[in-house]
Amino acid sequence: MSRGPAGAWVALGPLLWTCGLALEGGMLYPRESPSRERKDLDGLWSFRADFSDGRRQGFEQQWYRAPLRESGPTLDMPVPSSFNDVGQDRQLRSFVGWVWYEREATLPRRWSQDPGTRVVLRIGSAHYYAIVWVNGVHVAEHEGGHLPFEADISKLVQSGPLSSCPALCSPAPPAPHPLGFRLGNTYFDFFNYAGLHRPVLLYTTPTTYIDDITVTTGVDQDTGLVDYQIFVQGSEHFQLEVYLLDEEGKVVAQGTGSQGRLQVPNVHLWWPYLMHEHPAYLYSLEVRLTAQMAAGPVSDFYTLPVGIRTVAVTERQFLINGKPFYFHGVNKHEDADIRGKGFDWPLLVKDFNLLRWLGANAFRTSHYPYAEEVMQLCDRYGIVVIDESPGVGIMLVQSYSNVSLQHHLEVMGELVRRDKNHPSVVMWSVANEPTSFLKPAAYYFKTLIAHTKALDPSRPVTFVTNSNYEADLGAPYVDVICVNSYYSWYHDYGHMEVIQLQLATEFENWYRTYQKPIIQSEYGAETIAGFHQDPPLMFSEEYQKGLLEQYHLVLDQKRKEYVVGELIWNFADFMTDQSPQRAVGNRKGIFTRQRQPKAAAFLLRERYWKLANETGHHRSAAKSQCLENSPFAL
Ligand code: BDP
Repeated sequence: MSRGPAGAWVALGPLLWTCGLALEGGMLYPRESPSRERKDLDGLWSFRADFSDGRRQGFEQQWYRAPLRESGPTLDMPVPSSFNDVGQDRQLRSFVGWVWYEREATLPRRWSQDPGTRVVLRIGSAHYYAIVWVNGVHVAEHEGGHLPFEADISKLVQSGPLSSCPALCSPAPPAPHPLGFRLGNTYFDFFNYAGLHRPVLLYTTPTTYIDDITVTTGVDQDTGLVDYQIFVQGSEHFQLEVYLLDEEGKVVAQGTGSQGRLQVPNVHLWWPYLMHEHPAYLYSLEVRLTAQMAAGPVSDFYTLPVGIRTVAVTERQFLINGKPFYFHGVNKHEDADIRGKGFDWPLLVKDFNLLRWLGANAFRTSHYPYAEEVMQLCDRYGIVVIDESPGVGIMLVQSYSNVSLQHHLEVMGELVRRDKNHPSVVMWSVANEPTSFLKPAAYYFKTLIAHTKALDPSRPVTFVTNSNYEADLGAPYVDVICVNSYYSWYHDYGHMEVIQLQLATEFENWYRTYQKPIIQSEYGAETIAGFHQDPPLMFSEEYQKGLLEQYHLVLDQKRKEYVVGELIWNFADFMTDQSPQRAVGNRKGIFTRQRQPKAAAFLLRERYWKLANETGHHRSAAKSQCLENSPFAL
């Protein structure tokens, strides 16, 4: 699970494997409402890395008991951010071990004095292993970055005349130190950034509250169907009212009770970007809870955006709302200068503007779940998502052990729980490039995919493979074959003329074996912006363009048959470990790490808008948006 070398979690292992598969409670995104408040804890935190090298001085000396500055020198650390690149300290940049974060917060008096208020601490992502204390009390422990976790801290906040809330947190990236080596291997090609990567916040609910909502949607002729299920905590005696509002705020359907079906006549469907003149239509599901408690009546309100759409897969097609959908988009990373994997609004908005400029209608969250705010923008802009778990680097035979499988099943539970209501998410990817030809892979992927389908029967499931079609033991269980290939990059250096034959043969072999639609889930070439060579040589902008063009010739034939998508590797250059293969990171971006276009970006832009015009069902929509998105418009 995007951890580094296996040793780290073995060292921490005994703590981890006791939890069962059932996840406690929901993980609704914290939204303000008449019954809910939220207080962001982003900003500067105190920070200290425990350099005691395996002695875990911080635990020995119980740094969580007193203000961190009393333990020794601390740094100012921005949250959200990775800690690696904000300083000038070489040791910290590549540090693997325990780091400590702390901050104090002053809470509104009504939070600490009203026993009817529930106060929750929520951490969007702490990479990799986190232990959290509030006022010196252990409140949460979580393994894995990329997914949120919470702790109900009401009792701590309300147990004394407290107005402050110091929280200590120590995310630990994996830390094996084989003797004589600085670090073990990481089996993934991105830098092992760590820290509090996403927003940390406090929010309130009443003590009887809406804990989770699950929505699935369907269509019957012109009528949209919204099946909902609501989970309430805190009381068994409550009433629920549910209203579905359109974009004008008009109630179009309503219901009562914990579950039911809403019918929406003349439905506005959620369509992907460039597939309709009004893509990404979102309704709002307003849930109102009332309960009669000993202390009086309680109400809670939560509003969930809902897009009504269907997803289906046939032998040759990927259907959204019954129409063939062709993925033309990118693979991304959460990665940028200085902040590393830290969440950043300007970066996010820039990336979405670039995606729309490009005419991209989809991306894969390679190789881990992205921030919730990213998923929300995908819903709003109609960018279709293949939502990938952090199952990357599954290479060794030990990676297929029961312990790993259990953990992977659990992570899929966390991912589906978090992202199940996003209309933009059309498929789950359980892993990237595992060694799926190893014998235990068959049972592993069979179990993992069946589990994911049981969690969410409404979406197809895949994993991304680079194994040979004959050897792959996981492929029988996926709904869509997602294949990565790097012809004329990692093989046959400089020989772009081999691409057409190799790629076409690969597609044909996969299709003949499985009769399932195929996505070219990665392809690309390392390119250093500003390097020019004609005739094209590797690493030049001309080579990247030329290689993509060869791929496109085959994709253009096969998309008329069973290829349903193409996702370039990668949207932007990104940081990796140092190695002789990487010139300050992976340079396969069509944009630089600073989001400036290489020549390939213009090539893809032309292609994606052309594809949108050919495959969109409302060509005029793509055309008119193309004009709006001319280089002068964005
Ligand atoms: C693929 C991996 C991706 C790498 C890419 C590359 O899925 O994480 O970054 O290769 O080598 O195999 O650029």
